Amino acid sequence: MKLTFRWYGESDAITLDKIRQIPNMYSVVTAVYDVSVGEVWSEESIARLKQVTEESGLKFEVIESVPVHEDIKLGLPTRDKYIEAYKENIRRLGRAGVKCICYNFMPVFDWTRTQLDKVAADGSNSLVYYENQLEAMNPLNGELSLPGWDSSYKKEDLKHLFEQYEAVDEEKLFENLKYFLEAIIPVAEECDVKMAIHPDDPPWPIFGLPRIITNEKNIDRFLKLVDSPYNGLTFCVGSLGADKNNDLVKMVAKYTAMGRIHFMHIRNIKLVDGGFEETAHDQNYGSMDIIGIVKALVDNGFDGYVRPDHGRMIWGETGKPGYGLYDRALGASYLNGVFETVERLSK
Ligand SMILES: [Mn+2]
Repeated sequence: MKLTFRWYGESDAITLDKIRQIPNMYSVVTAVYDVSVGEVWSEESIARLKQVTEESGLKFEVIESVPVHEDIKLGLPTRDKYIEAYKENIRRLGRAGVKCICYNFMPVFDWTRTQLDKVAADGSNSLVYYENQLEAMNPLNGELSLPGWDSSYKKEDLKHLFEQYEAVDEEKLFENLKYFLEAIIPVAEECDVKMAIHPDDPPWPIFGLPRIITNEKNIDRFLKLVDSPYNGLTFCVGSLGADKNNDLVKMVAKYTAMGRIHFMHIRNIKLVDGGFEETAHDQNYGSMDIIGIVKALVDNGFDGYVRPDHGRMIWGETGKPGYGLYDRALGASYLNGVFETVERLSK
């Protein structure tokens, strides 16, 4: 496996100098943040990211994310120009040495939590999702401040978007995803860039909007939309694991053997009545079988990218929820230990 760490570019308080000191660190996971969704990333911005990353001794091989414009998900006639821009981004990133692009296909809202700083018994805090807190939120009343959702939408825009999505059910969303994949995967093949869709987080519909990358049946269907190794997965343990019906060890084994997992997000969550809480990465702190998942990867010859995912805030650190340094570094170190041990014992 190749260990990676998310880095939010040169404005990130967590610098490359710090990231490179985490044992076994191979590559950053980053993006160009200075353009709006749907636009082509400038060659200069990409080259700058590559340059500073490589000067620090790390690789520049994984992008998270190249976001997908809402018109593509909605299947509007305007989608074609955004798809052209998307293809151009794949070409530019491929030329810069990028090997893997993470993206998602969630309507309107990205990952959703109901509280970003739930304090645990040990004094750390983390992100949580409680169904009853979500039910109390209404994205259309104009007062929604969804935790972590830094919206550029005005109330009226959001209302219009919800109206447009009334015509999009799961089937239609699959259709729109297929149209998108049929256009971009041949480009990804040409450029040798693996596309890796991130599952929906949490893996069920929210606010009445459809979500489709949620379980084994739907992921099977997704992989067949365009049956190419370049049409693959970011397998996010914390996202798919929020649904207790998902057998993650089985899914990881199966999709690794198929050569379709290019990127792993590994973190732990604790399933509680009516929701889940993000915990330390370590096996015993949450409900995920982290060791079983790593074993399924190793046993099936996984050689893709791995990153620790959201961390808790510990030791008084403040900053971007889920993306502090300390607990993610502890997570990386824990994952190193689990991989090393499982690899050694499997020889
Ligand atoms: Mn993830």
